[in-house]
Amino acid sequence: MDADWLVFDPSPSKPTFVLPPGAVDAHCHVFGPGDEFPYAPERKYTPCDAGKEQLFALRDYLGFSRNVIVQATCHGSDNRAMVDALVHAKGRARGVATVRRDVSANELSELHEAGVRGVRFNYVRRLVDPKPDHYYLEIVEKIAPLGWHVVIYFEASDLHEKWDLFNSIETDLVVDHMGRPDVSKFVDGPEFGQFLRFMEENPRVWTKVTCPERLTKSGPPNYDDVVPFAKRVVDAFPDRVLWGTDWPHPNLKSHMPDDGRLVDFIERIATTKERQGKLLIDNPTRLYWGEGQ
Ligand code: 0GY
Repeated sequence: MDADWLVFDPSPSKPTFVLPPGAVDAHCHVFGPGDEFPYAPERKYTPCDAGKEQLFALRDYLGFSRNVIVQATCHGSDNRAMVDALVHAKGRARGVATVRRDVSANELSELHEAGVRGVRFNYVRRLVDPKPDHYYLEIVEKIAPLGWHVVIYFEASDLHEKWDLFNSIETDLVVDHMGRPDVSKFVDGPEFGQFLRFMEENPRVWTKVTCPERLTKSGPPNYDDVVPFAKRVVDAFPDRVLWGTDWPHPNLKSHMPDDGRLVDFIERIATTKERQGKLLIDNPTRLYWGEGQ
């Protein structure tokens, strides 16, 4: 792994917030293990190994019922580690893949069979070299008939430039980590206002109210500065929000979160039982295990 890599916490605390039965961790990854599932040659980082057994143990320990495993950029478009985890999860995990535009119908149908229900387009330059717009649109044409959606990961400053592209996509769109707001700015300011407008104007847009540990400037353990941003989104769009741990927390530099405390963060942003049920159960179930899925 990279010399400055921070390894996930091997013994997180038990959350005090008791997750409701059926709760879904809708954003997490598996890394390798590298000797079984080699990392991609074009990767921008080399992580610690973090395999499916460790992910499933964390799921059970924290009290989640299911996972959505998102292909990480260190594996490029080689989805084997993620698919292997889906197969071993025996229906308790769905996946989001990375595919190339020349992906065949056969490959897509194998991914679907394994439990993949979406593709991820990553525009974060420290993670990937983004491709031209038509590249992504060709992929959308191939995955739309399967009923899949598109997960998009971008920096807040890039939303303006990608606005028309994103709005032209006719599948559901799931934005990672609320579009990475700068939480030192005002929640009512123009930057986050643009993101809220994106969700208001386009009913196909969902978001993950995830990664306080990644967005915070005030720091652990409470991540107070992220609360107003995530709560605003949950309050405004209760039917289009998802939550996940982001385990094993790639590329953090300042600290490694305690996953138990991350779960405790949920009740500060989804403050009623109804909101929690939608965020943790109804919404991810509809998107990943819904009718016809
Ligand atoms: C995340 C965030 C990051 C990494 C990746 O696929 C990835 O490599 O998503 C990041 O470094 O911000 O969602 O896991």
